[in-house]
Amino acid sequence: MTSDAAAVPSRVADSAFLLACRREPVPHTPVWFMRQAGRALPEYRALREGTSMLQACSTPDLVTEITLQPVRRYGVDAAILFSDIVVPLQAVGVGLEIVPGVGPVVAEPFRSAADLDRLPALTPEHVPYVAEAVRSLVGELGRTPLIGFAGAPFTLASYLVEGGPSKNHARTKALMYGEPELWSALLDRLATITLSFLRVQIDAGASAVQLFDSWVGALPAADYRTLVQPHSAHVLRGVADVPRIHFGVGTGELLHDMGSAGADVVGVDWRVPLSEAVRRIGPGKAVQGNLDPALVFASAQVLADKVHETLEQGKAAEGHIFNLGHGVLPETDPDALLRVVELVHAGFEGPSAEGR
Ligand code: 1CP
Repeated sequence: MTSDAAAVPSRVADSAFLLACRREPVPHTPVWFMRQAGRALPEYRALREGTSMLQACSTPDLVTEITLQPVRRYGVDAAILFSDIVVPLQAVGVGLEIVPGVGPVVAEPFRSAADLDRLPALTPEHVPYVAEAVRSLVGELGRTPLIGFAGAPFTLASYLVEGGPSKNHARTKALMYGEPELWSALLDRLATITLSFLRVQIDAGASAVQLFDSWVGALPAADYRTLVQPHSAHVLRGVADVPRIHFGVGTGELLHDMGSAGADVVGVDWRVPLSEAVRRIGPGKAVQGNLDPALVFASAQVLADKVHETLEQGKAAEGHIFNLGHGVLPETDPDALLRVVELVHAGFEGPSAEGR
């Protein structure tokens, strides 16, 4: 099977990506990459020259162009809005910066109940540039779907409480276990902000959403269920009119519960084979993943074998969206990602008789 004209759908709803989200038959396995826009692309680096990340995220023309760059270069089956999970926090007034090479840094970390007042509800007026960028993108993308996204309450809380990127999430866990009422109030506020941010994107025309709970894999399943899942479920319930992808890193033990939070598609990192992930998640869900992003640095043959292995394991699922197990690494050669797209679109029917 090839990705040529025969596979071009007449409507965005019939795109391979949305068909796979809905667990319907697909003309080819759809593929896109988390962090497909960004530093791996020279055209992105050129455009970002002299503009800070948050400035770029609030400039609709730049957002539109940066979002389209990987679609043009790789021919992926979906675009993802160029933004960041901390954009809605900054929009409601949280003082933060995205520091190059570091990530989000919060000026005054969340410490006590008084800090809840710094997290008011988000209204569309806080983020007019997001709706504008989404509307312009939907026009430009034609039949290619646009994925909107947001950070899940736990992962956003981690940045707010730690004040920046963290390996162990120690302060976050201290708050979660030590002051469960304050924790619940914090996650409530964040769920409200996240849900409104996703609604802005959907109401402007996004075809699907991904809720990133990147760092929730740091928790045991029982604590996830009581202290995090209800808040993520609140967000996911509010966006049930489009397919919902839910993803985190190191979430092998949480896959079933993340599905139960209300996802239509569960994102899987590279640590769990897709066939095993499907078993853990259970029926009624599609999966997304899960090529190790480091494999693009291996030889072309190794990369091709791993792509085929991922496609093969994805056949266990009711729907499979090919992706990396986490974001594109900045040093990635764009040509390697182009090869991945070509291999995925060409499909894989099992090992050939010769040469194996
Ligand atoms: O593919 C794309 O086009 C999407 C753009 C995108 C997305 C989906 C960006 C741009 N950020 C995100 C989401 C995001 N941001 C997540 C969830 C996805 C994931 O797990 O990778 C997370 C955890 C963040 C937080 C963040 N922002 C980090 C990670 C820091 C850490 O804790 O390790 C970083 C480095 C950023 C900055 C950022 N966001 C996006 C870009 C291109 C950059 C780099 C910008 C720069 O350095 O100038």
